[in-house]
Amino acid sequence: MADLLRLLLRVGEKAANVARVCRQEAPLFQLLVQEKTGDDKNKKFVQDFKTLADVVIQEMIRHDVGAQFPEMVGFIHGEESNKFENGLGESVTVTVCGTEEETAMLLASVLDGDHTAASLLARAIHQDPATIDADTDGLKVPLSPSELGIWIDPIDATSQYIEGREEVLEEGRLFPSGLHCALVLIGVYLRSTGEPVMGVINQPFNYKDPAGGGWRGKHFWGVSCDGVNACSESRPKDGPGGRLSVVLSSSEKQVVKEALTSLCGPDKLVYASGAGYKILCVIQGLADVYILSEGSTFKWDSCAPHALLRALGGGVVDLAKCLQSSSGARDRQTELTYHQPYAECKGADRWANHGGLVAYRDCSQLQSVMGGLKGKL
Ligand code: 2IP
Ligand code: CA
Ligand code: CA
Repeated sequence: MADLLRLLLRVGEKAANVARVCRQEAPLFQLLVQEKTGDDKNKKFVQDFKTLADVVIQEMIRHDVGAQFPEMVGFIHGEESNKFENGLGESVTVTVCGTEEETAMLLASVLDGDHTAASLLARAIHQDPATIDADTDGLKVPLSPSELGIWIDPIDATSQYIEGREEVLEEGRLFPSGLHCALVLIGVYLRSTGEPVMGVINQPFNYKDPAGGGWRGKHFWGVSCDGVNACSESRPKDGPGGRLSVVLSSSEKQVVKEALTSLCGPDKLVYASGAGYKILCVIQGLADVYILSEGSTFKWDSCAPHALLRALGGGVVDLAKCLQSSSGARDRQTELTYHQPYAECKGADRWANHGGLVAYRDCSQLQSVMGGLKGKL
C-alpha cells in the first residue's frame, strides 16, 4: 500500500493548489475575504463560498482515492457534507465530474452563475500536481485497501486561512498564528480497530518566494502498522531532558493553564492556532506535548498527524480516559481511535474527540505530564 501513500501525497498537493488558488486568483479571493455585511442572502453566499473551498477539496480527494482504490469507496469520510444550497434555494451536490468543463458547470450552479470563479476552481481541481519529492522508494506497507478508512480535513485552521497573515518561518521555531497554520490533513485508519496507520499533512503556505514566485508548500507523511514505522520527520537527536514544553489553544481553560504553569514553568507554555498545526509542532519537536481539555476537535483533525506521531514512537491519547486510568498514561484503552461514532450524539459531534486529548512524541513525557495533572483538573 505504498501506492496509497504516494496517491495521498499527490492529492494532498492538489488540495494545497486549490487552497493557494483561492487566495491567489482575484475573483476567488474576493469571495473568500468579502466582509460579512449586507443582506442575508449575501451573508449566506459568502459563508457558503468559504465552505465551498473546503467541500471542493474534500470531494476531489474522495474522487481521486475512490478512482484508484474502489474498495475504499464508502469509507472515505471528511469534515464537510457535499450537499449545498445555492442562493436560489436549490440543493446541489458538489462532486468532481469527468471533465473540467462539467465540474465548472456544476460549481457555477453553486456560485450563483459566477462562471469565472467556477472555471478557476475547476481548473485547479483537474490539474495534475507537480511531482512530489518523497523518499518512499522501497517502503512496504502491509495493508490492503479493503481494511482501511480515511478521514479528511480539507483545510484545518480555516480562520487563519481566511485571515491570511503571512509569517516568514524559521527552522526550529514555533509561530503561533498565520497562514502556515492552515493544513490539509488526510489520515488513514484500520476499519477493524480504528488505529491510525498512515497520515499525510500538506502545509500549503510554508514558504513565500521573496522574488514574487508565490507560495510553496511542504508535506509530511508517516506510516505505522505491523512493525513498519516510517516518517518523513525524524525524532529529535537529544532524548527528553529538562522541563516539558507544552502547546495549547489560546482558548484553553484557566485551570489547565495554571496546572501546567506550576508543572513546567510559565516560559514553557506556548499558544498556537489550529489543532492540526499544534500536533505538527509536537511531530517537529517544536513542543513536547499538546494538551486540549475540551472536546473541540474531531476525528478529521487528529487522524493524520496521529499516524505520524505513532510512526515516531508517540501517539495521541484521550485526556479524560487517561486521567481516570490507573496506569495513568498510554495503553490500548486510552489512545484515540477513528472507527466508531458516539451513538448518543448528533451530527459532527458523533465524531468529536470528546474527552480532550494529549499528543506526545515520547511516552515518558506523557507519563510525567499526566502525573503532574492528576488530581488537579
Ligand atoms: C478547527 C481549527 C481550530 C481549532 C479547532 C478545530 O478546525 O483547527 O483552530 O481550535 O479545534 O476544530 P484552536 O485553534 O483553538 O485549537 P477547522 O478550522 O477545520 O474548523
Ligand atoms: Ca479542523
Ligand atoms: Ca476544516
